[in-house]
Amino acid sequence: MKFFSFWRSLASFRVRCGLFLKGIDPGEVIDVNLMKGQQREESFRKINPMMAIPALVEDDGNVLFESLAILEYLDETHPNPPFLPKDPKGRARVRAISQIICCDTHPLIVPRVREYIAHQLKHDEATVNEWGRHWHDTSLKALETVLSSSKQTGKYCHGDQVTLADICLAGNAVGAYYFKAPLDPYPTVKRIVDTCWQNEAFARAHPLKQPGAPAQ
Ligand SMILES: N[C@@H](CCC(=O)N[C@@H](CS)C(=O)NCC(=O)O)C(=O)O
Repeated sequence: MKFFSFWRSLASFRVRCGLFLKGIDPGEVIDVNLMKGQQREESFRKINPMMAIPALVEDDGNVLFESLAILEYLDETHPNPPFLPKDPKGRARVRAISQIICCDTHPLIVPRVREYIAHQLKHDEATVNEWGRHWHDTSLKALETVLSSSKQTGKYCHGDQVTLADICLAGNAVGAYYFKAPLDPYPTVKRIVDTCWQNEAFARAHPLKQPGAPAQ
């Protein structure tokens, strides 16, 4: 298997964390350096025409991209430990929490969007950073309400087992930290995120633990 990723990519973190939780070796890890724009190079465009990481290429040549699709694929091919609860209502809740992050927050702060705001719309760095902080804070507010108001929230986002939602939440917390959107006003989110980082798979998958990452 080939795992196309980069240390600071939050979508790559989600898949790396999922692989570690399932006990799957990521195989050959290929750096796609987002700071150098390598995601737009022809060779990678052939793997993911959206020019975004992560991507997984299996030994039989099967190509996978989009982190949520990859995580569900891993869950179907390696059912233990499960990433989704058994009941349809629970599955919908876990997917909804995951999608607040992966569909309604993260796409707003990826490099191509920030670069467009900076280069095409001519906004300065402080404005781009405020954009990122604002959208993180907006989703944290919603996530806190969802998580603190439900009896289904346990040690993790849904009960006491790690689900897809926790993988997404932990990555979102890294993004929030980067954009200086503090978690302190959101105690349930913060408690669950702190619990996630105590899990060995999450800790190993942390962006700052990857080769090439800065010390802080
Ligand atoms: N929805 C995609 C998002 C993928 C994505 O945008 N990844 C970022 C890094 S976290 C990327 O490669 N961005 C390249 C760019 O924006 O130019 C997923 O969840 O996999």
